[in-house]
Amino acid sequence: ASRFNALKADAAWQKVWDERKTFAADDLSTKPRSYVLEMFPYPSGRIHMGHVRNYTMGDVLARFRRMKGMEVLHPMGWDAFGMPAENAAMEKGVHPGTWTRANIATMKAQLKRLGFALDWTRELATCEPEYYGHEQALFLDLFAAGLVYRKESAVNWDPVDMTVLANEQVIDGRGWRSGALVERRKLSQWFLKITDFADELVDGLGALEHWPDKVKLMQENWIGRSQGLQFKFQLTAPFPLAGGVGGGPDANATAAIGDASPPLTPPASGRGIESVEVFTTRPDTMFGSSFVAVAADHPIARAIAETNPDAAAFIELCKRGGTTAAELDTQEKLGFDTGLRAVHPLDKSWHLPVYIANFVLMEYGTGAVFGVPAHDQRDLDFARKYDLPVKRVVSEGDDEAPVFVGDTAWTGAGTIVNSHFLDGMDIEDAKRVVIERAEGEGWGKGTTVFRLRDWGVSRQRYWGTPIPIIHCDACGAVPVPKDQLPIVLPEDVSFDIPGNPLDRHPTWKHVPCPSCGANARRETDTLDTFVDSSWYFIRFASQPDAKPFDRTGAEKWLPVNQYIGGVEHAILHLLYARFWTRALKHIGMLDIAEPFAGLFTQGMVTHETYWTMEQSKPASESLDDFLEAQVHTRRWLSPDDIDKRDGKVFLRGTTDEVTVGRVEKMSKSKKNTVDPEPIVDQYGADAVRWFVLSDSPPERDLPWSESGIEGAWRFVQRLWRLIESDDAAKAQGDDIGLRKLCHRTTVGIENDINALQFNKAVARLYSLCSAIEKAAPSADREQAVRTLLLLVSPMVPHVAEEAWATAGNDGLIADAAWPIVDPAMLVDDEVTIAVQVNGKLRDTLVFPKGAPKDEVEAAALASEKIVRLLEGKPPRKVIVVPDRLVNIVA
Ligand code: ANZ
Ligand code: ZN
Repeated sequence: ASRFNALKADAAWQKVWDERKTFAADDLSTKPRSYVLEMFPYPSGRIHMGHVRNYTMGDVLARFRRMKGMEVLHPMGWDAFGMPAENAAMEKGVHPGTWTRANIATMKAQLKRLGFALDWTRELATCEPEYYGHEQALFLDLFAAGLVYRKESAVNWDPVDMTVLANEQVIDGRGWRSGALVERRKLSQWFLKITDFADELVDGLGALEHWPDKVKLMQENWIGRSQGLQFKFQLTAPFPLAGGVGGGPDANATAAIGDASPPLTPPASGRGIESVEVFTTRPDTMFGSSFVAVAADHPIARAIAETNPDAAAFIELCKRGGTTAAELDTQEKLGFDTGLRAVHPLDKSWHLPVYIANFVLMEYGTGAVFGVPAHDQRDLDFARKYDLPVKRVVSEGDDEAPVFVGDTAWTGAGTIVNSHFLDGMDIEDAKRVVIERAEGEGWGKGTTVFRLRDWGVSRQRYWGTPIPIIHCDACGAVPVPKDQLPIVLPEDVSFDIPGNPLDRHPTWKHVPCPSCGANARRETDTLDTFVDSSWYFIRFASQPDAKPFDRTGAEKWLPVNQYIGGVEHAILHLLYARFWTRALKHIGMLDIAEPFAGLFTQGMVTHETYWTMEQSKPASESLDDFLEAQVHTRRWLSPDDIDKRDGKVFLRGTTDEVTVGRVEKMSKSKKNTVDPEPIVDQYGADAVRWFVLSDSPPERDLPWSESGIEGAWRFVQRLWRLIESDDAAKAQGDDIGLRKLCHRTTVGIENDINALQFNKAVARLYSLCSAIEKAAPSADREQAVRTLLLLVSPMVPHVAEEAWATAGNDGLIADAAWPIVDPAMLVDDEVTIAVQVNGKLRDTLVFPKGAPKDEVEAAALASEKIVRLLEGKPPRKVIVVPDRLVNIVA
């Protein structure tokens, strides 16, 4: 038998698919549609195993659905803006566009070599004006609809490089290149009003049946909807405002609460601050409160700091710690007693101390809270430190509430105690009663707050979509007229000094104001690249000449039926894409609420890690550097740097043993990557595809192994042999069992592929393959080989096409119809009959149900094993239990 020559066949069939545009989707088709999409790659340079796994899964689904008679849209493009291109520009002196486009060319060729059934006619790269020009138009549409605004917001500022840093460029509080301590600076930046859609984005998750629960939960937690009560504590005496703060609360400081009133009431008389507004999700615990606390950058704190140096020092101390919610949770709880006293709204004679506290966030709720130590851990830690009362107001059980609270706050369910008119209620009832009372008496109101903030989209970078706004001293921020789009990035830029090259470009930003004609400046910030990926799936579904996309086309394809990608995008990318789609619906551009009907997040490709301990060379002759070099550091080794011998691992070509580390996600930093391209060269695309589908459930991690890929290669060869041998034998006759197996396998694989359980489909194909190999020649066997070929073709399309053609079929197997299942063939009407001799099981026979007794008896007596056992003597007696058993008494 000949060998399947993958190298030759792969290229030949890829060329055919390409030339015939086999996988181009027809917008006008009347067939049922399916939109299969994998998250588009960032063109970092080369395709990695994670891409191979991701795209192979989508590919099998796309090919399968085409064979099932659907019109399938399966496009591919490039998420092509972003920082690595600018880093390359700085490090290698190559223009970001040159670098990116070269990477795209390389990676496209690599994808083609894997034989993916992609509609390349719709390819797009977000870095081309043909794409980002439309994005600018959409930005202007959202701007016109009031969904875009500008506000001051903090950025990471590197004082040495004089540049804004992205979060990922700040390492341990220092600039990644300069090593300088990063400062927070306020800049005017653009925001998208995602918070307008916060409720919808939570509620919409309910309808996403085909999304993993864990992803929905992550989205829900990120949006963080909390229902509660917002109310004002009156102060016993107004706090007099110093001159500088007379303007009242800072609008930015309270922007987070949206429509809610500012946290302070500037008194009508102008005497000072009269109240503090707080937000609570636990109004039921109000009788357990023992203090009020405000954030360090709360207007009250700032007002106090003006005249009180101790307060100012405390605020400085707070700023030194981290400011994320997680960091605040782990820090020691610290406070500063302002001396102000707040009046409890349910008991006016009760006055609570007001603290500035480091665990209160300015960006959440109102930036102020009341503390209930018995039922909130942070409050309890705080109360223990400052010796504040701890009063239990929720009893865990039916027993009398214990008087003593230890070091753990009770945050669970229970009955309200020690709380006057609330006593005996459960928590939910008590919440409702307090909110009703607050609203009735006019001192507070029920509100919903969200953790979600508006989406800051300004980036002080070159390699992104220019924001289509012009700043005019007279007219303010003026949108660029649509007929002037796209605003194209200038090509002649330099990266030899830090900062944004758009800022220092000699001409690009100088333009007349579109409104008054005066000299004005272009916005030099570019859009967050998450904007680019928030609508590319709409553009794919659209006719190319439409601006910014064609609605009817897009609505025909959308929502994406199956979206596949990494779980690392479970929050931001998906949330932004969901927001963008809803925003377009809101402004009447697209009648789709949810962009992705089905979502699948695949596991990682992993590999063993290898390392040795090494002493580094001192960086200089100084003692410090000498000592530092004495510390041995771990040096990671690539799989190419090692040899495996006698169950041990050595540095390649040496006798130095290497430590085998954990199996981890393939990554450059651990050097445990395996480049797919040489593997494709060696084993062919089908073997690689088969390997990534076969070993692990797709949601789990897949450990890369040499033996695994070899096994996959052997399977491809086995398929080929089977087809060749079949061609030789033009056989006749039936093999009902095999025929049935084909039908069962077909149904099973359909279900597996639709559920993306590729490893199960692979297992079924192995069984079918073995059954065919064992079967005697028959017409059914021939048919089975044909069925097998159709069933494996979505997974190993090259060998399938080659075999299909060799067997003399017209047309491509990619275009062939999926085998039709005969339901009658799925009914299991065979029975296995035990054959016993003197009560001992000696053989089994397979018969159709209800086979006549004499036939079964004759077959039992004719069985080779029984003939041997009886040694020619006639049996004394034969008992046949229909469909069950034959007992022979010898
Ligand atoms: C009183 C209380 C009693 C609270 C109790 C909790 C337990 P979630 O559920 O995450 O929305 N809080 C409100 N604003 C805050 C801020 N800016 N910084 C830090 N903490 C803040 O959390 C809402 C609860 O977190 C609120 O309910 C408030 O404390 C606190 F037994 O009020 B609670
Ligand atoms: Zn103007």
